[in-house]
Amino acid sequence: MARERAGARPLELTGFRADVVAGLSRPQKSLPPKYFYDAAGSRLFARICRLPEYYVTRAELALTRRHLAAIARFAGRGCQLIEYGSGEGIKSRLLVRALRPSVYVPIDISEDALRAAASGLAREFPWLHIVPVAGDFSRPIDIPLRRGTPSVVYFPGSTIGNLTPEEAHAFLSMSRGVAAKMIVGVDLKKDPAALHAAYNDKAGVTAAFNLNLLSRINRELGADFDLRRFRHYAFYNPAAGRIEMHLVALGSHTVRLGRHRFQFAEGETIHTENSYKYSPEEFAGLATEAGFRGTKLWTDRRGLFAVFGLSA
Ligand code: AVJ
Repeated sequence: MARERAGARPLELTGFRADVVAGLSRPQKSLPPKYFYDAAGSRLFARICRLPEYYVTRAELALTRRHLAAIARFAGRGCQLIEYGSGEGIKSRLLVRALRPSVYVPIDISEDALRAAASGLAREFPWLHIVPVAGDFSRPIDIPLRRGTPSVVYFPGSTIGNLTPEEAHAFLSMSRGVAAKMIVGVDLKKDPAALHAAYNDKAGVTAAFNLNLLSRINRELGADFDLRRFRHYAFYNPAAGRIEMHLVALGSHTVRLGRHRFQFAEGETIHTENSYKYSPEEFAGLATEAGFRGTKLWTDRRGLFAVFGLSA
């Protein structure tokens, strides 16, 4: 057994190790993107959100500001607000101020991000009842909700783009069971050159974010990835409608993780993330198939990003 951290969250670390071993054992090696967000990865992601090429965060924030009153009317004041992947929580602030939810349940995979966001919100909104839940939206979580008060699921940031359309369909159906209304941020299809630039920034922050996944595996699982032997590779796949991020092996070599050995051929890749882009019609169709009857759509002035209001 290598240097697995003892004590804190043994179950989660077991999940991490098992997922890494399974992913690296496939013919197309892959790693789940949810593991990007350790403390270092969350900091790198916050830097991505400020990059000139990464329009996603700014467009969503601008459109949320622009349509806040309508979004609040859609959700209804005093609801129970459940937010998946709350991250830095700038949009959460806007929503909390406009909605005055009776309870706010932020759910995040990163305990560090969760703690920081919850304490920030508690300071700013002393009246707000906050129930943070550390967890992963790919599995059902026990959410402490009151019966009788309407619930709204908020899923911003185009995190839903990490799921395949089939998984997104399943997630939307599952959410419909939790709350009758959903507010979802979705990145829209656009010029592939703009998409390419957003995931290949000049400053190399996205590359560092991608490579940090290997550092994290070294740190937490004691693997011996040599980061100089991998290169960030991201491209838009128009047929699939998604950005794919990979790490490309430079030269053939072997990586060790405990008793495991993973062989890399020259140019072989680890697929680390999909980021699906939808047309408004495509996403509305997906929501309808998942059982939502009403779909409202808000976009920014440039039509880069969409926020959907779905009702069951
Ligand atoms: C947090 C999943 C929405 O797909 O754009 C940013 C993650 N990856 N740059 C995205 C990400 C590379 C981001 N999401």
